[in-house]
Amino acid sequence: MGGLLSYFKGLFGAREMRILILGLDGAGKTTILYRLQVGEVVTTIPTIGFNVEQVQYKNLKFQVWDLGGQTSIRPYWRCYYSNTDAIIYVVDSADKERIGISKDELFHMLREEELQDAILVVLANKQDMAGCMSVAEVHQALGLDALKNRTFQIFKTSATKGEGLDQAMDWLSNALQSRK
Ligand SMILES: Nc1nc2c(ncn2[C@@H]2O[C@H](COP(=O)(O)OP(=O)(O)OP(=O)(O)O)[C@@H](O)[C@H]2O)c(=O)[nH]1
Ligand SMILES: [Mg+2]
Repeated sequence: MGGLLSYFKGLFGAREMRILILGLDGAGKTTILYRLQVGEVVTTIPTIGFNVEQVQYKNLKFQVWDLGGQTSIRPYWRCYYSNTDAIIYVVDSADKERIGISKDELFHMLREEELQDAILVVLANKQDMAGCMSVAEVHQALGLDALKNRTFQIFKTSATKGEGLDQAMDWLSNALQSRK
């Protein structure tokens, strides 16, 4: 049956995976989207609304939505939840003051029915900044040990230096493919 299914998928083309990039304002979401898409650091301005791009990673194609993270925009995240395969949740590891808010937003989002099956990738971003939290500290501060029934992994990244994103995308690609 599996063979027949993959035959038909090959015939009609597999559905493009839908990924959301979420996190507080200034975490580095837009920087990450364009790092993934064009492989370069672009100059960003705060996102009001969203950016959506098709991203090819190795042999997989994703439709990636990068939503603005400002307080006033966060209530609109839920308008984008349906049919989401994976969430990339970006944290500014240097922003110790707002890590609690980031945790609250993360768990609020994960309670949504539409996201129950979504794979979660947490990026402890801005690892290049002096005095930032380590990946273990971000893991602890977000309370990720409390996650249940969720395929998830955390990675340390520096979007501006281009570090760590490949490991994260490799893991995510494998997780998405083994779920099909
Ligand atoms: N040092 C450092 N700066 C980063 C990194 N990633 C992003 N930045 C910078 O952080 C600032 C905000 O990045 P954005 O990508 O615009 O942040 P955002 O999450 O899209 O913010 P909103 O659109 O407001 O939600 C920019 O000046 C980026 O250059 C990183 O890994 N290290
Ligand atoms: Mg942005």
